[in-house]
Amino acid sequence: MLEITHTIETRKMRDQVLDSMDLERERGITIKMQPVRMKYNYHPALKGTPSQQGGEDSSPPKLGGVPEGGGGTFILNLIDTPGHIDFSYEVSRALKAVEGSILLIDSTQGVQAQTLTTLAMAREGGLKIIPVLSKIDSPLSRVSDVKEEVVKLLNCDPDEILLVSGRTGEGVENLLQEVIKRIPEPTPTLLPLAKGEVPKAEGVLRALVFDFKYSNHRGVIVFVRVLDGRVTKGDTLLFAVSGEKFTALEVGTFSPEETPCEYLSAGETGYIVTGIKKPGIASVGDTITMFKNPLPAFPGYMQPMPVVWASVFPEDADDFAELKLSLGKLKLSDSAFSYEEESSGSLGKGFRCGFLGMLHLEIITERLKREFNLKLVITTPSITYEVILKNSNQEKIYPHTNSLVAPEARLKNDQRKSVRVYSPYFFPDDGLIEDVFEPWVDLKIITPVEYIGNIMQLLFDHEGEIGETDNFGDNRSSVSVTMPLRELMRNFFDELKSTSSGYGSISYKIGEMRKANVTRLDLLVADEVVPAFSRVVSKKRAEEEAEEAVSKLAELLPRQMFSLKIQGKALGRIISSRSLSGMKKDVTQHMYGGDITRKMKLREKQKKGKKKMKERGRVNIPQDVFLKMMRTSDKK
Ligand SMILES: Nc1nc2c(ncn2[C@@H]2O[C@H](COP(=O)(O)OP(=O)(O)OP(=O)(O)O)[C@@H](O)[C@H]2O)c(=O)[nH]1
Ligand SMILES: [Mg+2]
Repeated sequence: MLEITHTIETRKMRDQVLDSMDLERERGITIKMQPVRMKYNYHPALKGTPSQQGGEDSSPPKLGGVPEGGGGTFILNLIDTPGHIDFSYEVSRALKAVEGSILLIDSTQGVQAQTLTTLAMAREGGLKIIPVLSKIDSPLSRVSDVKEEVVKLLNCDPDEILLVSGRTGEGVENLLQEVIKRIPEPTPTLLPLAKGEVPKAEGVLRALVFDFKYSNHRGVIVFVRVLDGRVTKGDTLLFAVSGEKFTALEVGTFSPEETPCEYLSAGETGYIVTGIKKPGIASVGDTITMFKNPLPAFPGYMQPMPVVWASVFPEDADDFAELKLSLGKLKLSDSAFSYEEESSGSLGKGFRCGFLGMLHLEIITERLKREFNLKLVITTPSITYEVILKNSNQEKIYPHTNSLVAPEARLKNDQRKSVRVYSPYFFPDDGLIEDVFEPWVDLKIITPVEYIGNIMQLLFDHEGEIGETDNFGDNRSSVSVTMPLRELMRNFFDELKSTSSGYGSISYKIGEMRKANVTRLDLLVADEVVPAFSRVVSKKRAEEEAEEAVSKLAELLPRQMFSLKIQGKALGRIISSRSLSGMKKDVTQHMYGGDITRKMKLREKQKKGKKKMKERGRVNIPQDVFLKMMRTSDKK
């Protein structure tokens, strides 16, 4: 599309051209949505390839929606969104800024579980949906089967489904034309325009903030969809919800890089440079309106619900303020991410961060490391647990932190018995617990039928309870499952992918809380608990988990000068142990010949030195070890 509309010159075209983050390109996935504006000459009367008909129409460009037979130059505002379920908050926000959506289905894969989630969101927003099968050039493409799946899914006419190949370009021009035909022209919500009229309303504005980013020089840059009126450079504006006043230093559109223009009017998508450098002012879902003539805000967006948590501490307590600033900036480019101050005693002051899934967590921690250059300690990720305490003394609850009561435990007297635990190192000792509750998820799996057997085994290993199974299109099944969120986070997604040769897919939503049979597993290095490595595990799997974690840590820890014990402790005892031998450094190496007693003396000295190191105990754990311990994907 970008090539056909000459939005990007052919020589600048490359794979994933809209994925601008290094991480997106390295991993081959879209993480952030990316808007782009395209202009397209459409002359249905002229058969062939309209973009090559040359000569722009003299009438003003339209924003889509053409009556049968009409033509002209059209402005198309596209937003590319990620496909992975962890980033579905990006999709949900983009859907509120558009009139229709292209439901792109990989014809080598077929309908995936996350397709259903996305589709449901688009339908909820009342959007026009255009079903499109992609990769039709591939020898693995199964066009007719997948068509059948889509017909069943959308209850549509098979002829409505378009076929494209991004690789060869086949069908793409047709798709552009169908977008113009099928997707209605945007209509202002407050100030209806006559057909074809260009919005002029100056002094009136309502624009929805669907995303933003931060620039060191220009402050917050908001990405908006103008719904009413017009915004011009120099206008004095207001964030309707946060109440902040600012001046539009620049307005522009995405091509896909930011390109300044005079004004943006109703129906258009673009950006506004605000110059605001304070954190916490701009938020997605806020409405921008004229300061002098404020209009009521749009309903805004739902806050995303974090499902997994990890805490981040600066290795050096002096870096706390810097870390706080960095997290603030990160939040400006990822509104799904949330954080809160936390104090943990031995780890000092840090932040508890909430993520929408393991991939989201992995991406954010990687970005923290790359973009902010801070030395950090990152704790083992965890879900939240509701712990009902036995009637006992609160002071005993948190054994290896200096703070006696976790922030979550500072509850009123009458609620004292129940605590919500976000951080595994705050998870109470077994003896103090009456009951534990954990969230379960309602999971949907879609897979080719031949993998069902293996998937059932996998579900069994992950405590899944199997519900309804449906046949879905030809040879594919959809299975409804309930499973503890804890088990879903235990690498279930990757395991499902490998069990099903990449064809299985999942989507899920958080369901009810249920009783859990779990305990805290601590890892000890040189007889000291390292709180960042504590985790909550199923009691039944405690030994297996301890063994896995201890051997992984043993592999990751750099060799020390002295030998080192690594242990896993749970259920009140050491359940796994390993020792790492120390590095041997021959201190006498530089001595040629000479007196043997001198060598012995030196070795004696070395021994004493090592003993001292051992006594000092604290082993320096490099940041990479925390990151690698956290990841399930490079489990060895
Ligand atoms: N054969 C073939 N391969 C394609 C086609 N389109 C994309 N691919 C390949 O499929 C892979 C994924 O392509 P992307 O465009 O990144 O897919 P995406 O849907 O944007 O992925 P996410 O943004 O992560 O959801 C890449 O390896 C592409 O080269 C196509 O039309 N034909
Ligand atoms: Mg993509």
